[in-house]
Amino acid sequence: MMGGQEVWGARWKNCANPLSHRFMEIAMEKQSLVVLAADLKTISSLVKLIELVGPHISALKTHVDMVEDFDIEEWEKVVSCAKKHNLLLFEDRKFADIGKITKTQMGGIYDIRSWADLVTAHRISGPDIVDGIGAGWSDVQRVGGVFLLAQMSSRGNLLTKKYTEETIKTGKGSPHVVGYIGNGSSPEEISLLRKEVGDNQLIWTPGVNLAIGEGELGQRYGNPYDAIMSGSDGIIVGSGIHGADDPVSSAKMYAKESWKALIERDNDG
Ligand code: S5P
Repeated sequence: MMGGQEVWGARWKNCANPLSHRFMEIAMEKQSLVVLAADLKTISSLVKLIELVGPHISALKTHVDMVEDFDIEEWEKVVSCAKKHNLLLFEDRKFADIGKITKTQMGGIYDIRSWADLVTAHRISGPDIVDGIGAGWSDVQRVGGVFLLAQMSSRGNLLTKKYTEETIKTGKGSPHVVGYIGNGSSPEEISLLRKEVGDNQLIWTPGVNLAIGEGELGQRYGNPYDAIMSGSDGIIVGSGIHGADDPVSSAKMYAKESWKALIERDNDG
């Protein structure tokens, strides 16, 4: 059994946020760097999917506002199922408002602050958004982490190089920021992002699929093995798993590819 330093290299030593270590540990235990994008519309289908693929994934990414039968008490079923499978709960809310509004949006009917370990945010409104999110968690005596969108996988997005740099500057100075979302469809972009981020924070990448190319409505896909090789630490996979005829064997395949790349890549920065 390989240790954290051996598997994760410089990232293991340098990532200061405890949530990054939790992810790295879970990933080693399951030999999977898969973050499941569970883009389903009902609580029961979510629970069913987590029960199936839970052993092969390391975090569960949700879009709580697409769940048609959302109810905070029923949602507990998703939360406890995720916990049973030792998954980090990652709400992909893509917060983008000013700090104080974002703080209140952590509450509301979805009460994201009470169950999510991680959330996504855009840097567009200014650097204070991350403190707004942090304050949301403080209000319920919890601590969570933020992934800032530094790049996107969708075509024609407006996240320029300069924007990416500013985003990283904000993230580096914040105790709340665990890492960044990078463009999984482009190994070149991931490499550039990794160079700028260094080894102190994680990069997770959506826009990966074993069948690479164009997705629906402007989504672009790259190969999961290449994404990890280029410096991503987590592959965010949605339709590649939940849209497959056999989600379990599909999840296993993504897990295997991601783990193989992590072991094969030079992790010493
Ligand atoms: O740039 C991005 C950022 C994100 S978080 N592109 C993305 O596709 N995502 C999310 O990743 C998106 O919201 C969805 O949940 C998932 C990709 O799903 P897939 O079905 O295309 O794999």
